[in-house]
Amino acid sequence: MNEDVLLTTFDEKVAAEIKIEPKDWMPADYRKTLIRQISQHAHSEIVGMLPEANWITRAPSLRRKATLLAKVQDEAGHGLYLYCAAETLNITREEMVSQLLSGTAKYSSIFNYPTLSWADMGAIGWLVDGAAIMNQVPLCRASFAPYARAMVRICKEESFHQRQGYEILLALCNGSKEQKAMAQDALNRWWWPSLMMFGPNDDASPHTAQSMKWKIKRFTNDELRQKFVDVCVPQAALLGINIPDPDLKWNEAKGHYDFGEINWDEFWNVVKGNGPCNRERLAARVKAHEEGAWVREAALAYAHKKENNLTGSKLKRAYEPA
Ligand code: FAQ
Repeated sequence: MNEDVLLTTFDEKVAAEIKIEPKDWMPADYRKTLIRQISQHAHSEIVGMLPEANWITRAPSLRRKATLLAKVQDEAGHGLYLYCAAETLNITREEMVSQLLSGTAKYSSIFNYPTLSWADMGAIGWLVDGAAIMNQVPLCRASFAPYARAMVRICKEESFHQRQGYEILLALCNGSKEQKAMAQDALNRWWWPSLMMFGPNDDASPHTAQSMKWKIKRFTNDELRQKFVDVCVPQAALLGINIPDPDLKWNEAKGHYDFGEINWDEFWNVVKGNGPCNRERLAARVKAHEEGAWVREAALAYAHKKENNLTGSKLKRAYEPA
């Protein structure tokens, strides 16, 4: 079939909300955009384990420890579903991982900030997972089926993550003066980086318009950021802590909260690798990759053994040097 006909069929499917499957024809740029977004999303989940993993051994009770451990493990699972979804677009896991480790692929800016107190576990769950949900619920309707399917399960788990974080903050805010101050300090440090998670303003976002046309994105970066602010304001009020933005106020005409200007210099600086923890995060991933080499080798050897039905002396011979 000629390319024009294929493209028309593709466009008609997207317009009719028929999902694109990996074996369907798709424009090269659609494939490229999906590989970029899904792999960076996967990297974010994997790198995103690090700030919270830092607190597992210091959780204040057994219940908190078990919950945090489960949450961090969920993030690993999300990374794996997403790598699998990206692999259906004809890129290997090895290629994606090497792009992460060499610093050529991005991951979310938010994970380059340090976790300084237990209250940060609450702020991450409430704000970071909350922002992730705002961004990812619409991705359950993404036009590319494997991405949409992965997002359904991920969103269910993110919802538990958001609640466990909010509950941590609720306990701190109902606790001593010092505990409430810890919660306020965490909100002060995580608020603006959380707003940055949604990406640059729409007029500075090179990919949004096309991704909306392809129905990969269903809302723009600014639309999602606004929804997030609107949801967070009453939640902060319930906690009794203050969002660190003097310009935050209800706009009756718009039916939304107005909020202050994001520090875009800080955002781009972090995205370019110069945030407070970028180097530490990548170094941790490189170390884990190197130390995990034997696991990958063992898994490959086992797969080879299974594939060739090797047992006993046949197996021994297969691994003897020639
Ligand atoms: N950080 O034109 P746009 C989570 C880059 S998962 C770093 O607007 P697009 C769960 C962007 O890649 C969090 N880079 O791009 C969890 C592009 O650069 P490129 C991750 C950013 O793709 C919780 C350039 O700027 N979520 O939190 C950021 O249309 C707790 C221009 O930007 C996802 O990945 C940023 N914040 O929109 C895990 C969701 N923003 O690629 C553990 C899926 C933008 O050309 C613990 N992704 N950039 O070199 C998306 O929805 C989109 O990719 C956006 C960006 C909205 C992130």
